[in-house]
Order: sequence, then C-alpha cells, then structure tokens
Amino acid sequence: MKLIGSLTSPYARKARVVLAEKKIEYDFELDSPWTPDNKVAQINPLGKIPVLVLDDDTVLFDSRVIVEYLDNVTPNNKLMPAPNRERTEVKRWEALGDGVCDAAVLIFLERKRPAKQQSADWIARQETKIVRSLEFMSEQLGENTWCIGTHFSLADITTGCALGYLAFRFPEIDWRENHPNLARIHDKLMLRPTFAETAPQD
Ligand code: GSF
Repeated sequence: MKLIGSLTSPYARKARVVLAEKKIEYDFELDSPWTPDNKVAQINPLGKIPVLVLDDDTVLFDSRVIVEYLDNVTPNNKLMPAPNRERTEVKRWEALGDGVCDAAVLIFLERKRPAKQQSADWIARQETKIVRSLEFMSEQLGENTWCIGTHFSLADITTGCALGYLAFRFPEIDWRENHPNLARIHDKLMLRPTFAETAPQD
C-alpha cells in the first residue's frame, strides 16, 4: 500500500505513526496540495492529504478513515479498543486533536494571505478554539499515564501529532508552560521511534 502525504502534515503524521506502530509495510509518496502540479486531487476529490492507496487501488481518506482501517487490518498492537464506550472516547480524543490541527492550519493559511487581506477576527477565533481545546485536553489527561488512562492508544497518537504541530508552526502558543501534563505526555511520546522519526520538518 502507498501513503501520500507531506513531512509537515499532522494528519499525515498520524497515519505514519499508526503504520509504524502496527508494523505495516508501505511506500511513502511525498506530495502536497500546496505544491504546483501536485497530483493529490487526481486521487482524492477533496484535494487533501493524507491519502492511502491500497494494493487493489482502493483510495482511502481522510486520516480518521485511514487509521481506523489500518488498526483493523492487522490484529497486532490494537490502537482502538473494541468496547463501544472506550472506542468512542478514543475517537473523541481524535476529533479533539484533529480539531486543534484544523484551527492551526486555518491560522497558518490565513497568515499566508497578503497582510491587508488577513482577518484578525478569524485568526483570534481559531486561536481561541486551540486554547480552549488545550485546556480540555489537559483536564481530561490529568495525571493519567495515557490519554484514556492506563494504555497507549490512537488518542495519544492524535494528541501527540497535534501538540507536535503546534510546537512546529506556533512556538508562541506556550502549551508546555500552561499545561505541564501535556508536555509530559508529548515528551514521553517522542521517546518512541515512531514519533521521533516522523517529527514535522520543513
Ligand atoms: C484533514 C486533512 C488536511 O486538511 C484529515 O486527513 O484528517 N480531515 C482531513 N490536510 C491538509 C494538509 S495539512 O495541512 O496537513 C490539506 O491537504 N489541505 C489542502 C486543502 O485543500 O485544504
């Protein structure tokens, strides 16, 4: 199978971490919707990365669909619990982490516009979502070892990718100082080769 993505996308990183944690072999093809003559829209009508292309040429998107498929395609290292309540909790963590990335990407794109066209209100609206979500993440994590309590899951992967993206693109958002438990879990995740080897880079 082939994953199409970039080295900076937090959503692509989520898929790359899951592939590595599940020890699934794949080809990584670099392509980004932001580069001229990219091919993303030819395979994903939404024109977004990541995209997973299976061996039978089936195309999967978005990252939530990709990681759920990957978790079920092999029995080892399950990242999403089976019981409905726990599984739903993991998916809510994923929605939270992806939502932080959504708001961060919107700010990043707004700041690429000509200065006179940038909306300060729009940026502030996204920043507020990020700040509220970091507070919620910190409250939910508390002093737990992992996001859903005692074991590593997709919730930690998504949270780690979101925090890593903020650190990469928005060093001014000081989540480490404001939420030491988020710094703790991020640093613990970075000890895993699957995280260390996929850290965002320009
Ligand atoms: C979001 C992917 C996304 O926005 C997912 O895979 O979870 N819900 C989707 N990807 C960005 C690249 S990046 O900022 O990570 C993307 O492809 N944007 C292109 C566009 O046209 O929005």
